[in-house]
Amino acid sequence: MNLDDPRAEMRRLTRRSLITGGIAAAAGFGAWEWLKSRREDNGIYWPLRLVLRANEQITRDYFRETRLSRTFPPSAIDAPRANGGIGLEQPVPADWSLRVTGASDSRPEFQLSLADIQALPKVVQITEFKCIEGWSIIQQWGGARFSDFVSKYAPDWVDYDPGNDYAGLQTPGGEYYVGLDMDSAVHPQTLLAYELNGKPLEPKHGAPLRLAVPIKYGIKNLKRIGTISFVHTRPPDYWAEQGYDYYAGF
Ligand SMILES: Nc1nc2c(c(=O)[nH]1)N[C@H]1C(S)=C(S)[C@@H](COP(=O)(O)O)O[C@H]1N2
Ligand SMILES: [Mo]
Repeated sequence: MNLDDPRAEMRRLTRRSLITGGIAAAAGFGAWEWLKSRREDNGIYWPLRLVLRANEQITRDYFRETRLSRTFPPSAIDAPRANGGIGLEQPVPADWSLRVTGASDSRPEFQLSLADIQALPKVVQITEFKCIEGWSIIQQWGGARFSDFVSKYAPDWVDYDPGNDYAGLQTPGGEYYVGLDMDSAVHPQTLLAYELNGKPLEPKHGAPLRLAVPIKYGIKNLKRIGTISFVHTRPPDYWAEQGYDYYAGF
């Protein structure tokens, strides 16, 4: 923000929203061509269902992919802070593997190793981690994009249905669980993380694999993923059941 010259700042913001609007319009035109080629759903193309949805919802979904969380330089990285140990009471299971369900009709359930996830392109990003309790820290995450995982291992979900599709994640024993709308799951900064601040994840931070989703509060960043399920109804969510906002995002 340029606080010295509020009018210049207003002009800048206006220019930016005009540019954003232009991009959205152009994207909308291309998207329409694409949408027309989509499957029919209950006898109507799903764009028709799209227009039936509230504007706010459409805007949220539409911009989801392009609205990036701020990133920071390495000098900003804070020491990790462990918080919340539900589902981490036992040591990391020696036979840990990632169970995936609902990813494709032909393969309703399968297991992946950490090496399978590490074989996907590695992304390193420095983002702010915000806990709903009121603290936040800058952390560097290393891992695979959830979207790359979807492309490779959940082929039926590449063309997911916005607003009606979800990923559910659980600890190996099912003690902690979160539900994520697919827009957030495939956001480019949503990672299946196996490194924190340049080192392999420690057990208290979710070894061997956790979710790092900077567009959501800490509660959604499930540590020690045991199962990922692709589902068409809102998955159970530990903290939503305690009265917290299900969406828990920014
Ligand atoms: N399995 C599991 N994951 C969890 C939690 C938990 O209790 N169990 N707590 C959540 C909360 S509230 C926060 S703030 C973050 C903290 O992650 P950190 O310990 O790596 O900082 O983990 C989230 N993921
Ligand atoms: Mo949290």
